[in-house]
Amino acid sequence: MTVLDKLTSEEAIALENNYGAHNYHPLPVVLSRGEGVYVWDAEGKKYYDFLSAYSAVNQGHCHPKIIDAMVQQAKTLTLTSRAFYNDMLGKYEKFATQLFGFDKLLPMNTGAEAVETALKLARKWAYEVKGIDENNAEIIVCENNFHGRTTTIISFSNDPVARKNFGPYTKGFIKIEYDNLQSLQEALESNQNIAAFLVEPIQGEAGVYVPSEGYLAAAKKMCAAHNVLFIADEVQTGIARTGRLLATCGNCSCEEKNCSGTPEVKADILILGKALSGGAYPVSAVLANNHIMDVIQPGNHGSTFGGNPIAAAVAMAALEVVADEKLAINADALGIIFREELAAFANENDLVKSVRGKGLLNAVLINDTEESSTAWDICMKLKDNGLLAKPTHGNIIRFAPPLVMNKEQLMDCISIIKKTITEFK
Ligand code: IF1
Repeated sequence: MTVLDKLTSEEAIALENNYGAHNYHPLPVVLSRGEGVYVWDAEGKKYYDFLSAYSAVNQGHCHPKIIDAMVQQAKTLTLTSRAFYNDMLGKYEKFATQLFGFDKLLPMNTGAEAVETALKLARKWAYEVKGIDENNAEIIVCENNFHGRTTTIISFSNDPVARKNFGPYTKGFIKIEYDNLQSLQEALESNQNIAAFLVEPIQGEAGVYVPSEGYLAAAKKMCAAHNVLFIADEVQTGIARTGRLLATCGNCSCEEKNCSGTPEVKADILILGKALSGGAYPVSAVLANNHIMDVIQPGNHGSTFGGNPIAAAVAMAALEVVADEKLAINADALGIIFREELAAFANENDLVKSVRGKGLLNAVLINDTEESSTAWDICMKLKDNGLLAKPTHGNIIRFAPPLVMNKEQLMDCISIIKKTITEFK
């Protein structure tokens, strides 16, 4: 067998099992092609993709504009390191900072790297601007958070599977209940060494928990009153996924022609990743204004690939697609239809407890225990019926298609979901 030989699904799975670390338990489907809202397996079977690579492929698989930008740049200059300037990074930084309304951008590659960058930035700001004694900064995080897989990030996770036997753990984090303003207020008042509050505008992995109306705005206000930085992790909720350019845009509608780029809840530090590149290339970013970002001086932080020319070209194309194709408005409209249809279905089917979400980040709660395999088994049947989705935790199925989906395709998917669950034994 040569690397050019087409593998069967069975061969591909066997190779991964024999030669790859077993750090995932994928659905038994081997994908070999993607286009828009569709993916095909190694045998040529077509599926709707309802995971979008965990909301990285918001712009649809292999979007021609993004791929063209990547190919053209890859043929020209791929990587210079930051030891030298390149002619793409500054263009991208200007484009992105003006789009999201911040003074500066620090380019990284993965979401976890961007989260780590934000934590380092907040700590350094705390010592050098706020005046907290060095090594005493605390950062408030939420129960059931997901911010990535590095040792520091899992140090403040409460998911035993993500955390156990990876100690010793990084100190300096205070955990509070998500969507609970009183617990935030108590934490802010309990300690003078608080540097920041790190929060997901919607808790994705925890099961698509949408916080109460006004929670984020009130939390930001509380942080400001205590000179504490509000850090929004929009790696999964950003880039139009929740029906707005950012989930922290709240009710500010993207239909406003001249979007001021100022979200309803303006984070002090904004973390982006995943769909920042449309899933074509690892691109993440941390954005902040000068009074925060300027604590970073040469030598404080970096990355070999951070800010490389391909990343810059791909990110600009990916962000242009979001605007050109009005993906936020589409996600908002289709998301409303999805939740209405599935809520009505929940009233007539005992297996579906409820549906929740925002834009096209939604989840269906299956009426069985967390320990049951029902959600997984339903996803296996959805796969047979041509739709790919995966449970987040036990009994919750996340449904997050590419934002380029049209109403006809969505209605087709909704009928597949209803048919599958109705026939599920
Ligand atoms: C896995 C889901 C998990 C994220 C938020 C940072 C990161 C993520 C809000 C880190 C990454 C991915 C990671 C992937 C599964 C997926 C995920 F919620 F999106 F489904 F795990 F929770 N902040 N989320 O969601 O970004 O370093 O991965 O680029 O690790 O299994 P990354």
